[in-house]
Amino acid sequence: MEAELQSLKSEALAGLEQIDQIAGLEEFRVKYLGRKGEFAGLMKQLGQVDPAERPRLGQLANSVKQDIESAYEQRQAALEAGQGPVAPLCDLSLPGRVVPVGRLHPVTQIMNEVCGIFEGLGFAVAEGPDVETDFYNFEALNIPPHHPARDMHDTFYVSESVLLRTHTSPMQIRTMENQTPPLRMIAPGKVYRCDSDVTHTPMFHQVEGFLVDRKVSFADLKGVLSVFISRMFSADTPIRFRPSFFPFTEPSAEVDIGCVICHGSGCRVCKQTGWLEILGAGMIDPEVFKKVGYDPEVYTGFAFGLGIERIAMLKYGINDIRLYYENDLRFLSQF
Ligand code: 2NM
Repeated sequence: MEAELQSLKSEALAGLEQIDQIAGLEEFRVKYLGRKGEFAGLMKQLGQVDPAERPRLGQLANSVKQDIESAYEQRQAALEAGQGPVAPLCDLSLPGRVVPVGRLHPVTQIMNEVCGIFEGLGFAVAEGPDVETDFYNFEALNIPPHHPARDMHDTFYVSESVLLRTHTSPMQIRTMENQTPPLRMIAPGKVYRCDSDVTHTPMFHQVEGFLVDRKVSFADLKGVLSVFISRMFSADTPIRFRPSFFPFTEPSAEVDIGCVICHGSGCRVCKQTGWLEILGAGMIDPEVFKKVGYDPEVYTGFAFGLGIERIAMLKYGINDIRLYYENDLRFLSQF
């Protein structure tokens, strides 16, 4: 029996060496250590041996069992820790799976491009709250209480004096309140107007900017906006300034570029005029400077504003502004 115990031990230990997957361990345990296994079979013979030999053989049997058990546990731990050979987890010869890659929303792309151009010209970027007070959105911008721009049809009111900003110029006011010229800053962000059709959504994006210093002139405004347009579209894009009106600038202008669709010959997009309006601008009204405590005799400045959705529509030839906000990947993945 002694010899049988020894050979069982060496057979078991050699068998354990061959096991290289966790799944193979259970079969080994049943075969050698299970209730009807090889070791249990040998133990049944212990009753038939010479009683004088029984204690010694019993001790030997115990140590053989312990040796097999501890070798088994070591093997199990090693396989679980990932040591020792394991079958490959995947077939490396299979072709890879195509993972769909997301992209920035076209409005975000244009926003980044516009901000990048002005940052390149030395403008700082300032962001502020979407919920504003009447003072920052209207009063400080020289829009008096009964001005048409305040009409309930255009503005979403939260209460009598709190509203969703209708432009990002409140940030110009906040900046002027907290800093002294020279200043050059742009304010990108969401704005809200109660309006909805093919060219209007109740929420859209704007970048408004301004520059204030001593002796700033309309020529500076033309220079900065010309550079912006040549970088945003192309260096040979025709540009014109048309007189206009805004409560917060005097004089004011609207800026047109030669139609990027028909190049001036006339089409539906430019309504046969050959021109597309892309910016509003002007010299900051002295009344605005007075509201923030600047002396209009010392400082002058220009300001401008543009709608991001509109620029992206012109640049990409999109004919319905609502497409931006329908989350249809067939539309969005084209940009
Ligand atoms: C525009 C057009 C013209 C503008 C003015 C100001 C401020 F606060 F400096 F007076 N910020 N933005 C402005 C001027 C915006 O958007 C069409």
